[in-house]
Amino acid sequence: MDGKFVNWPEAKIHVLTHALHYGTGVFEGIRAYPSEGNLWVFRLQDHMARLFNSAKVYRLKCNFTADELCDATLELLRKNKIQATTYIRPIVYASHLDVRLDILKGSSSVAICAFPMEKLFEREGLNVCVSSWRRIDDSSTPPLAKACGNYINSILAKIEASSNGFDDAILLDRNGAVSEGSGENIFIVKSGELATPPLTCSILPGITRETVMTVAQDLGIRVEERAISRAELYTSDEVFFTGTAAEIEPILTIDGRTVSDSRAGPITRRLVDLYGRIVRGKEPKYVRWVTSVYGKT
Ligand code: PY5
Repeated sequence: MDGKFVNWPEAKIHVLTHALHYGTGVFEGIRAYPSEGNLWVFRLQDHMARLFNSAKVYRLKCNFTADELCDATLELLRKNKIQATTYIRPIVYASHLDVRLDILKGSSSVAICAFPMEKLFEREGLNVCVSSWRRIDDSSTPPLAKACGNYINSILAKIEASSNGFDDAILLDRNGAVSEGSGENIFIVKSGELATPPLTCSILPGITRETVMTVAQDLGIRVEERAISRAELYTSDEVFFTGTAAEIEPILTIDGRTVSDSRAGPITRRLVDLYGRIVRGKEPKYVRWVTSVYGKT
């Protein structure tokens, strides 16, 4: 927290902290995976770069450089001797104690938290719905910034989905095109090709999304960024979510329509398998994306 290592029970903030009241923070979700006696952080620098872009949108100052936050993350993992699959949550937030809205004169803080986390979802292969809530958009709270306050939109969609018995929700953008999941980007497979909504459909520019696009193209699978309609989801051969926490998660049904039988389709399975190897530093072609925590490579 702000340059100091703090024991878990003492990692506390004041109740009047600006970010608690107004969502005035930006954050990242990063994963680290154990393999062959080492721990590998996936796309650490890319996540920190996105954190700084998010902070720029809200003019939140970060009192450390991106490189310093990367180093602090690695040190945090080493200090805790972490060997398990881990989720890392850096956050930059308005930390002054004031109810006034203007944050330009206030202070900001930074914290990085790491804790073991295996799968995000309880089941493999999801039953999802299209939410009645629309995704926030650039004209109000830009989705490309991973801002704390944005998640109030995702949470409305998520609790609607779970109270109706679904695992998660897909949100449409303000024009009715498919945008993304509550905390995941979305891909469809049709006739052996991938499609995913473009940045103009109110999505977070996901790092897993970009990973999947790159890897699929390297495999010779065509990938298109284009507007996708709701009904097109129902008639796709395969649909899956991507995200740091969710990884690549197959979607089996949408609004009660079956898109894949009880298991993921062939392209999804191929990508899940390859992604699992890439994040563990097992694919020489993509070692540029992983950072070794314990020195050995
Ligand atoms: N879209 C939204 C709204 C997200 O919150 C996330 C990540 C993504 C897409 C995928 O982005 P990336 O591939 O860069 O992770 N969600 C966070 C995560 O750590 C938090 C989820 C609760 O996956």
